[in-house]
This record gives sequence, structure tokens and C-alpha cells, in this order.
Amino acid sequence: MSRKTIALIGGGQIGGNLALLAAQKELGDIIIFDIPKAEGMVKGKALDLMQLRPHDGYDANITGTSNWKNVKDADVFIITAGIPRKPGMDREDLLGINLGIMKDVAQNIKEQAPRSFVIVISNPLDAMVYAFHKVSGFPKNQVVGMAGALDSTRFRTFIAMETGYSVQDVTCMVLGGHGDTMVPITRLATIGGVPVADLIPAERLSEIEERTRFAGSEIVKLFGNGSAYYAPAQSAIEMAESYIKDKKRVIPCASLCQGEFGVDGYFIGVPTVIGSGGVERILEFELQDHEKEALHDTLAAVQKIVSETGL
Ligand code: A3D
Repeated sequence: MSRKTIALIGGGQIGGNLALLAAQKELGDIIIFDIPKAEGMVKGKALDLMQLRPHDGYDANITGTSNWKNVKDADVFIITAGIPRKPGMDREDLLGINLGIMKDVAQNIKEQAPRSFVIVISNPLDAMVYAFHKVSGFPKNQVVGMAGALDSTRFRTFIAMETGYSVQDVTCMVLGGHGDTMVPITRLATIGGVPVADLIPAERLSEIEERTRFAGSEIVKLFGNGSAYYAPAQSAIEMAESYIKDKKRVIPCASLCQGEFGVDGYFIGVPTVIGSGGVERILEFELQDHEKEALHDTLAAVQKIVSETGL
């Protein structure tokens, strides 16, 4: 079986970490693509990563390029092309610049690798994954947005920090849009199978939900000149790995809903099965009334930003 090729479109902070993690997991050969102005930077990152491989013996070929022809027929694309937030900015403030970039990227991926599986990370995520889908015309199983995977691991992290129990045993999911209206499904969060509501007082739990909603901004404020990259990269790699190894993991992802959870025609965070068929299935379950309301609010926010794309 030949190795898969993973093309990383955007070789900045997240792109560099994606390359490192994909190499360490031996997911395949890696191509880091960026604009001509950044070609030296991605070629340098690729070479640096090549020289790290002998330590643990990762067999992956890593290259940098600004030529679309070099990503021809790549199996997986992970898109981080665009600009990140700075303090005081909402994700929505990135729309003007990142939409133009996403249209260009979608057109090129459509030409070079029409059968690939595409994971979008660029913000504002809910609008960017929608734009990719519209412009590329890719079937819905080939396109997915990374957001819920990260929002859920942030929620898990804060629950583990609160209790002191292993983060490994904390499970929970965050659904909805990737913004302040995201919906942590707290009643389903458990630590080793024990409901968190039995372990953490309600008041503290709602503070943790709130911190989760603004976890991205908390890091943007601390950095002062960009947004998070380690955890976002790992979250997308989990999704890529599930596709490449046909693991059929169930991960909250921005998937195109066509009736699921009462959402029609929008990408929104829902429990998604990712396997060799790409987005293979959305797992629906009964929401409680307050969760339905919250999902309705988050859908309104997603619809608003999507309408601003004009697509
Ligand atoms: P950064 O380090 O600036 O990297 C972005 C890269 O994109 C730069 O190297 C640019 O040169 C490159 N780029 C710009 N235009 C193009 C183009 N047309 N083709 C290819 N490459 C291009 O940013 P970052 O890696 O920190 O963040 C990347 C994106 O991810 C931003 O939009 C962030 O807002 C977003 N992000 C999303 C999440 C989610 O959870 C969804 C989390 C964190 C960041």
C-alpha cells in the first residue's frame, strides 16, 4: 500500500504543527503549501522537520512549495490559509480577507485533487467551510470543518483542571457554531462514566462552560499577535487520522446538515463519524428543550456569517 499524501494549505503556526504531528504519527508524506512570499519559510520548515525524523525514525517525506501543481492528487488537505485573530478581534472580523483566500484555495484544490478529503480550519470557520463547499462543489462527505473537536478538548481540559482527575477520563462534546454561541452539552459530560453534574457544583460548571466559549479569545489575549495553534493542530490531525486509518471515530465536527438536528443546508458542529468514506454519518440524538434553543441561537449566528459571504 502506498503512502497517503497530506497537503497542508497554509504553513504558518498551525500548518507547521500539523506537519510535525502528521510526521510523528506517520500519517503519510506531507506537503506544506503557502503563497510565493512564504515559500522559503515552508521549504525551511519542511527541511527542519526532515532532519527531526532520524530521532524516532519517522518515514515521511516532507516538502514545502508554493506551486499548486505539487499538491496534485493529494489525499487529504488541511486548510489554515488566511489570517488569525489579534486581540480585540472577533472571528467574524477575518471574513473579508479570509473569504477571498478560501475561494482561491477551493478553486485550486478542485482542479488539483477533486477526490480529496478536505478539513477546513481557517476562521470564521462556519463560513469558511461553507465557502469551500460552495466554490469547490465537493460532495458533503469530502468536506468538514474542525471546530467542535477543539472546543470539546478545551471543555475536557477545564473539567480535568477543576477536578484534578485525568483528562483522559473526561468525555464531553460541544456542538453548534465555532463562536461565542457554541453549545456545550454538559449533561452528557462524564468523568470515567460518572456525570460531571454529580462531581462539580452547577455554578462552577456554568463558569467552565463560559470559559470554554471564550477559550480561543483567552489565548488570543495572552499571545497578543495571533491565535492558538498546538491544540487546533492536534484536533485536525485526529480527524485526518480517522479518515486515513478508517477508524470511524465519532468527533464533533462542522458537517453539512441536511435535516439533522433540524438544521438544513449549513455546516454546524455535530457528532460526526469520520472513516475512509470521509464524513460517513452524523449521529443524531434527542436534545433537551434548552439545548434545542441554544442550537437555534447558534444556527442564527452561523446563518448570519454565511449570508455575509454572499455565496
Ligand atoms: P498564520 O500563522 O498566520 O498562518 C496562516 C498562513 O496562511 C500564513 O503562512 C499565510 O502566508 C498563509 N496564507 C495566506 N494566504 C494564503 C493562500 N492564498 N494560500 C496558501 N496559504 C496562504 O495563522 P495560524 O496558522 O495561527 O491560523 C490559521 C487560521 O486558522 C486562521 O484563520 C485562524 O483564525 C484559524 N484558527 C482556527 C481555529 C479553529 O478552531 C477553527 C483555531 C485556531 C486558529
